[in-house]
Amino acid sequence: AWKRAQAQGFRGKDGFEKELVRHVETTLARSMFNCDEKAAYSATSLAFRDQLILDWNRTQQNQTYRDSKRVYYLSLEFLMGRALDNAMLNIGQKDTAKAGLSELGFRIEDIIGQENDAALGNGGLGRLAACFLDSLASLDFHAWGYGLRYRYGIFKQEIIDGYQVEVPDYWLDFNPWEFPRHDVTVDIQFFGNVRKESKEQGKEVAIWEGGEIVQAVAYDVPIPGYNTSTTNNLRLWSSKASGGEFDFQKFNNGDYESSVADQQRAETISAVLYPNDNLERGKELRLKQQYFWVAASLHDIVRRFKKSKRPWKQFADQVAIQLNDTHPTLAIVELQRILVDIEGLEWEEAWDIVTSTFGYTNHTVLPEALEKWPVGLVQHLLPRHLQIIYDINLYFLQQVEKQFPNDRDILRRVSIIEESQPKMVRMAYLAIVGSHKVNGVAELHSDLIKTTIFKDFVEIYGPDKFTNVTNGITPRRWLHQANPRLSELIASKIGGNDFLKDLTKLNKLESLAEDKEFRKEWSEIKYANKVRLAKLIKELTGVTVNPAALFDIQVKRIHEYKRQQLNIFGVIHRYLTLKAMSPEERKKQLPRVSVFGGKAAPGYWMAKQIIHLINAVGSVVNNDADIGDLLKVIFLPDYNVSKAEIITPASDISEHISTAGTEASGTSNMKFVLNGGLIIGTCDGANIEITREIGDNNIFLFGNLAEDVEDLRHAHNYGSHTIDPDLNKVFEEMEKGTFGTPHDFSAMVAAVRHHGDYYLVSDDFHSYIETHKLVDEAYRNQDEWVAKCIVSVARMGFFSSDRCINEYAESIWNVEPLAVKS
Ligand code: 26V
Repeated sequence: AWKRAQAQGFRGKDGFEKELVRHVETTLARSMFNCDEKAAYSATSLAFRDQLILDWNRTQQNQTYRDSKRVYYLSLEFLMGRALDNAMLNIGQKDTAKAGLSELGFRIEDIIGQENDAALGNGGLGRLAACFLDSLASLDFHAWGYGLRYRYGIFKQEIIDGYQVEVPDYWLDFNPWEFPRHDVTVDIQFFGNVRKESKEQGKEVAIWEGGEIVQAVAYDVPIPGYNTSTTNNLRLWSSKASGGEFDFQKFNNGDYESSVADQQRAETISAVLYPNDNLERGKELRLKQQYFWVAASLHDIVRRFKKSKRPWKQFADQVAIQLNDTHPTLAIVELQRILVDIEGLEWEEAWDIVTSTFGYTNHTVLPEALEKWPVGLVQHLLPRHLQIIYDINLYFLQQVEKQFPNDRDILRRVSIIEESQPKMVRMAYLAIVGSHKVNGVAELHSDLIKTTIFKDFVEIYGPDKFTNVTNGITPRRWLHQANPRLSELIASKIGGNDFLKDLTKLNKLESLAEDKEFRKEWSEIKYANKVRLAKLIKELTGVTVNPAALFDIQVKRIHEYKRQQLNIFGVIHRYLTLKAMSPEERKKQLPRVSVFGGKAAPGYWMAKQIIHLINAVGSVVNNDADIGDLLKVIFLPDYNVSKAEIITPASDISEHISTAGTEASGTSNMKFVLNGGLIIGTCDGANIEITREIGDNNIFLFGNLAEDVEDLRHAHNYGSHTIDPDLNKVFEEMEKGTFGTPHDFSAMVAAVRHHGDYYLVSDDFHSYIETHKLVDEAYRNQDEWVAKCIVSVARMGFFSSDRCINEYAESIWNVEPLAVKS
């Protein structure tokens, strides 16, 4: 019954043009005579959407018919970027569209460039979720993503007078990639009271009543796999006042204002993505978002399970739910509530089902990012859930007490409720207790969580509950789409495109590293990618950079732990060194372009200072006639996924220089190496595994190790902290007012000199500068440099998100791929 005609493709460029014209003339109600690029984008997208939705339907019917175990990936963030280029490549019809568009007088890049990014995420965590969706579909897994349909994604960043200014990202004015499902709605309850009612045999049931109802409406986004007809679903929930537009009773009674206010309050829930990353602020609206999305998703999942009429004990054989960080942890409580309060299961039986269903991925060890919610807030918003959390905690602590009868302190340490003023619910602990597996995202990170923040839980559950799944990236977007020429060159040399689905096949490149002709083609592509970035830099900043210079790039969220301040202090040091040279000596130096990009959370003052300093240094250095092309400092505004697709292929070296032990994994490090750039980095996150894979002669590592960080911090605070002399010179220059008024950056200097240098900027400065000298030297030998790049790419197969998804499937979800039969 599920068999249907497969999406047929466009039958060549003429077929595509026909579809495009049809959409312009009917769907958009315009004439081809005034079809501008925006209209051409819209019509092209609608034509491709038609293709996707046929495969989507077929996939969904097939999955329903097979009724095999499904994976549900719950994430508050999906940083998808643009969809059109990806859809064209994944269904293999980009050439057709290119030819058709060109015949109509359009360049395909201009059309692709019309699309707004779907920027429903902050950074690495959200982009990881997007890569996972691509891999799940490409590998034919039955999997759905669940998220929130924010009306405003991450803010757009403008740089005005060197400062970050945030502008709202209203991205939905035209979005052909979503299908509203006005018939798929869930009523979500907030506030109210809990009443206990006695039932037969002295059994008590809890009844949660009163409060207010908000309606969740489903919007479905098709996720096409690469070179397969599997097209999975990303379901995003949007909030709406229940009972339609507004309360008609209030309206008819003349209470217009309050009926409109109710409506607006409901819509506020899915209005905006929280722009913090790695900082928890405990806002009520954020908790509302979490419950709204979790309750709607679980209702949907349970509804689908119940259709199969299976007994409850089979639930975890049919359903695997992965929690992307602690943001969806309330799902654990909500499923327990559904099973006990609504479906009438016994506590133990229900809890068994719950813990077999969930897996939890931790993405950070930074204490300020660990979610905690005040007990009073949870009590007010979700009174029944708080009771269940207390019951889960009691049940858990009783087990711990039996296991450690003489240890009072462990109960206090591992309690889901922190006995502070006010009391707090520790979401990570709840997530651990309610899941069967907990994983970190790189080896070092997974080891660190076992020995630090979750140490007690390893004692309680044993080591097998804790595992590692090193992050990965999709080679479709991050090689094939972002770097088409390199992808094509590789395909031509290693016998076709198979590496895009089995990235380990890149290892066939290794023998070509010594091939002169190949190296030349490789360098030409890198140069062309640098020209493309230089053009973007010119457009966005007005600064001209020389594509022959060494491009040194750090793009990621601005955060003290990621140490953009170390980078810019290093740039100032380079500038001072160049200034001190004679003109003859200068002529011998290697020209460099230092590129920065990334957003600061709006309330993160120090991160905004860092952005300001980078821009201030840029305006001095870029206009210094002594320096010319030898050094340019660029801050690229509004770093996002579509800009990353241009930036990543253009780097010679990229910076992944977090204080050791702070960056859980990092994923842009993988993107840069996969695109033939080298890395300067610390022994942190996935840098360590990248080194293991590509070899330590192909990466520039520096700085202190994670194991020494604690002692160094202690020494800063309780011993003496002597600042590196070269760094001191940098500070003195800043204090002279070379980059603004003397006072401008005093807080950044004080953080190192007087406030304990928590991120070890001074400790690592010397080795950072020395390592950059090695980079310069290595770059002068282009033959060897290019060989290093080729060998590195050849050895990057491990970092495909396909490998990563296969590991989750086998060791956490217990699912196997099932292709749609044609
Ligand atoms: C936490 C919070 C706290 C409440 C406010 C909003 C918000 C948003 C995101 C987060 C999670 C921060 C954790 C995170 O983003 N971790 C990053 O995860 C990447 C994927 O695993 C990893 O590569 C990065 O190293 C890690 O920083």
